[in-house]
Amino acid sequence: FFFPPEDTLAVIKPDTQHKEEILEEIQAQGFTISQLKDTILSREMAEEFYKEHREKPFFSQLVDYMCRGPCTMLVLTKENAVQEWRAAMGPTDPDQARLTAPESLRARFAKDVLENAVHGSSNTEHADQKIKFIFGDIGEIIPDTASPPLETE
Ligand code: DGI
Repeated sequence: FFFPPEDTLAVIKPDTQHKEEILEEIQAQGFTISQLKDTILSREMAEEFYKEHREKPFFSQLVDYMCRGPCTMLVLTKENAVQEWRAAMGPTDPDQARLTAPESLRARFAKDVLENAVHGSSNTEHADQKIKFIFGDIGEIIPDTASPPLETE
C-alpha cells in the first residue's frame, strides 16, 4: 500500500531554551520540514489561533504567552504526521508527560501546563486550517522573476 504523506502544523512556542534540541528531535523522528518561519504573533493572531479555547479560564494567559516572543512555525510532513507529532510532544501537562511519556518533548522541555514548549494540530482538518492561517495557501505558485526569459526560437 502507498500512504500519502500528511502535513501538520507544529509550533515551537516563545521563550523555549531548547529550540535546537526540538529541531533535532524533529529530524531524528523522520519528519520533513516543508515550511519554517519565525514569527511574532500579534494579540489578534494569537487569539484567532487559539479561538477554540476562548471560553477557558486560562485563555488570556495563553494569548499573553503566545505573543511574548518569536514562535517558530513549521509544517511537518510524514505519513500520519498529525498523530505522530502529537505523540512526539506528549501530554499537555509536563507532570503527566513525565509519568506517561518520559521521552516526549513536553516531558523534557515544558516548564508547566501553560508554558509547554510546543504545539501540534489535533486533527487533519485543524492542520489544514492552521497551516493556511500561518503560511497562506502553500499550493500557490509564485512566479520566479529572477529567471532568464525563455528562448523563443
Ligand atoms: O493540544 P494541546 O496543546 O496539548 O492542549 P489544548 O489544545 O487542550 O490546550 C492548548 C493550550 O492551552 C496548551 O498547550 C496550554 C494551555 N492549557 C491547556 N490546558 C491548560 C492550559 N493552561 C493552563 N494554565 N491550564 C490548563 O489546564
